[in-house]
Amino acid sequence: MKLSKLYPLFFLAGGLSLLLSACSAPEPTTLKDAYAGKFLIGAAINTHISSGRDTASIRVLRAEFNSVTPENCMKSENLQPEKGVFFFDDADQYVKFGEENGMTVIGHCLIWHSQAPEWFFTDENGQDVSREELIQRMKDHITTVVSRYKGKIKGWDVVNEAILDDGSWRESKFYQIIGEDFIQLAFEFARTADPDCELYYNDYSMANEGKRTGVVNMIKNIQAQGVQVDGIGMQGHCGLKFPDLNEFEKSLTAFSGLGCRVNITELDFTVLPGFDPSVGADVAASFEYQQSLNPYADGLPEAVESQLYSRYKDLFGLLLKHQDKIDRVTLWGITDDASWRNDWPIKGRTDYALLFDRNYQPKPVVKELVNLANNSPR
Ligand code: 9MR
Repeated sequence: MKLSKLYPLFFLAGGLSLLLSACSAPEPTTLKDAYAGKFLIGAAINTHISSGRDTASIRVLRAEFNSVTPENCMKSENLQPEKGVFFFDDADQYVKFGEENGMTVIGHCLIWHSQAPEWFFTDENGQDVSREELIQRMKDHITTVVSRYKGKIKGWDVVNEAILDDGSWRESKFYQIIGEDFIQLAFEFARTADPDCELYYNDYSMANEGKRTGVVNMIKNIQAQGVQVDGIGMQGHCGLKFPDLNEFEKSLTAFSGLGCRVNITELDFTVLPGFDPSVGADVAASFEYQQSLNPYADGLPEAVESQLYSRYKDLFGLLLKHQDKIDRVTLWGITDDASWRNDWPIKGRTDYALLFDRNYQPKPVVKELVNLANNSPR
């Protein structure tokens, strides 16, 4: 028989084997695999993890996540505790850890009113420095830090939390001494230090209408000056009752409408009662401990657990719907015991904010989030 007569048979056999392999390809079972091609799944990591000490968390991280954010070691008080004296040991270790584990490495955060060292804003007499001097200090800090990790860090939170929930400017030292253009300047310094790096604005309570409007206006203003903002980070410190996901969606689409990618950068859901959600994630907020405000020290009742899981599923459903606008969803930690939520805004409570429990086990909702992604169109 002529070979050409066999061609249709080859095609048929090829098609059949493709079909068979598609049917038998196992569905992804981990978060990072299920969400591959949709968005990255990140985690904030502390120095116990980046130094290699917390091996149990590292196992979870490697299996489930593909991006890391430094929880604290790249904040300005850690990186430059004294003027001109940089401490890079922890940050270097963080970047090396991220690279060695094949993670997309994020930088957090260059300019933030909080966790900035005292000296940054004052002269030798304890008085506020001049606008020129603060701009110079900002430039030196950003240039030194961003240049050091050029090509290693995929994107930087350049400015963190500059707008209040009502949309007005936070009266930070940067704002008071320099004025509104401190944001634009920070982005310009970072862009010059690493032209290929992604640059983000990051903030909490982003579902609030006031914050949304304030952030949109601020970004439009700096874009009008020719400054490129690659992404907007919606931190996503959530609770069982807040934010309203319809409002969250409005902000997500508004930010994307500015031509910016959207990242969910610090996701967690507190289950604990007793404080005004309007404090957002303001690290300065603090309330007194009361036993009644720590109701789940011995375990989480099923009813609350299922509310927590519903909130996670509803949010991830929304994020999948908008996957074309989102590059990364980062959880603010891996396991519940390491979450800042246990100590804020009241110290010493037991919260259940994350996706992995105190025994490093995935909560049942992890499987449901994986299924959500597996069943969503690619
Ligand atoms: O989780 C961080 C906690 O360990 C620190 O004590 C705190 C102050 O540096 O910052 C926490 O992370 C914050 C993040 O850097 C910015 N957004 C709010 C986060 C939670 O407070």
